[in-house]
Amino acid sequence: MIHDPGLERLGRESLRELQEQRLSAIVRYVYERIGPYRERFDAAGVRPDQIRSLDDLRRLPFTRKSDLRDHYPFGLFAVPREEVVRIHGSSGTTGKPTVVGYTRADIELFAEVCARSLALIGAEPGMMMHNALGYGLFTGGLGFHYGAERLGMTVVPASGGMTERQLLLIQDFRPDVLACTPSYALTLAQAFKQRGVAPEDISLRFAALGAEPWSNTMRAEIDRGLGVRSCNVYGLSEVIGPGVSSECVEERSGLHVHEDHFLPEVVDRDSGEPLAEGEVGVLVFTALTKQALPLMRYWTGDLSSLSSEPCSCGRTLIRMGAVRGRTDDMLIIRGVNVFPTQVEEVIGRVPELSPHYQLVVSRDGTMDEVEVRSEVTEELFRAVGVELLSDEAIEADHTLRDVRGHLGGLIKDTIGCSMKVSLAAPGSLPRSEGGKLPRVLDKRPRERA
Ligand code: DLL
Repeated sequence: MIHDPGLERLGRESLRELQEQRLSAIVRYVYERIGPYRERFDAAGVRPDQIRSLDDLRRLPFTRKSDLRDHYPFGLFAVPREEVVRIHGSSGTTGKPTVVGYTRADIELFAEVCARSLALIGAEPGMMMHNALGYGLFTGGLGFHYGAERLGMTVVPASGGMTERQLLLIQDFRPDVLACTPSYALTLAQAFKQRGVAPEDISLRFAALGAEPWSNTMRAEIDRGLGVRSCNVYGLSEVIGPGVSSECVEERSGLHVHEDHFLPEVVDRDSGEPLAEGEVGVLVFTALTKQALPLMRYWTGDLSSLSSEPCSCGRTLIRMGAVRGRTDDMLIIRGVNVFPTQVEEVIGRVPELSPHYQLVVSRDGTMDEVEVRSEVTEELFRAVGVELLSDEAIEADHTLRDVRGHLGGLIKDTIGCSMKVSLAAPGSLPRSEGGKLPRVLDKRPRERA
């Protein structure tokens, strides 16, 4: 079901016209209302009336996370604080959150794009959604909550955490749709398995999963474990929250961007020059219709590519490739660029390993080293009958030695660099307790990290 066929199936020429009208209006709006933008544009010698077509966009400077930090908390808002009806934020790894605000109209827009995203992933009016995304400063919980209500669904606002309780609610209420992070979907799937609940006995049919990178092997595990067809949903607080783009349940190949509201570009990560369709670079978004915080050319740091190939779902909205990582999670191991999700894909090819893993980065002299910690399956663990998967235990058992060697070899062949592999007992590595799960444990000295 398409939530807004008029806009989601608009011809690409008409869409471009709409984007251009909205772009020239929003550029004037930010110039008049946001002091730091006016200074920026003046310094770059750009007058708002010069920005009329999408090609003119490249004359505008990028906005970065540091700009939000420099004007913390409300300095980039385009409206008086009294007109802001809600604040959200994303907690960085350190220090103060990135703060974003919404007017009443922005909240309506947020609900609308989340309703569209839910329709994309297979949800329909009348269905029930179990929402295990966190409610709070994080945009995930409230964003999808309002989206589901707007679509006409029944929402269970479970929020993250308290896994036992989530299982009970899912078993008793029998929802059709699950919204959470992919790592938490895996936690739920395993918890059901441990309690002997079979996937066919779980009522869920569709899942909207996002807020962190995940691989297709992880998707296969989630779909099998929960008996769902899961789709990838993407977004970020600075642009709106979830609801920036989503896969369609028909194809699950690329995420349709709600580009009538959020204009995407993919640019070269070093030069900032726009890249052609299909080329991978940094995603940049311009908010065309927001009131409180319409950021211009926001540099997400997320790596992706764009494609305007037609899609069998009937939507004409451009698709972005799944984000497998951000420029800042990229590890450089002896000159090779590596994202955690690449290792996740490789682990998925070894049947004796479960999808739980962690990467430990350390520095030995001048070289960065990565240790891959990967959990073995319950079946293998029981079969070898050891208590601890110490290096000695692995050396002494040929099956464990082979599994370790197999993963090490695949990593070298597929990714192109060697990593130390250690095997871990089932349940020993960190699990998502409701939110995003960091995959990298960085032990390098602070200034390097
Ligand atoms: O994570 C919004 C969201 C909530 C999206 C729920 C989807 C579902 P932030 O906390 O501001 O907002 O984090 C945004 O998370 O720049 C990406 O690096 C990452 N991210 C979000 N969705 C995906 C995804 C929410 N589907 C940052 N795949 C973004 C990969 C994702 N990374």
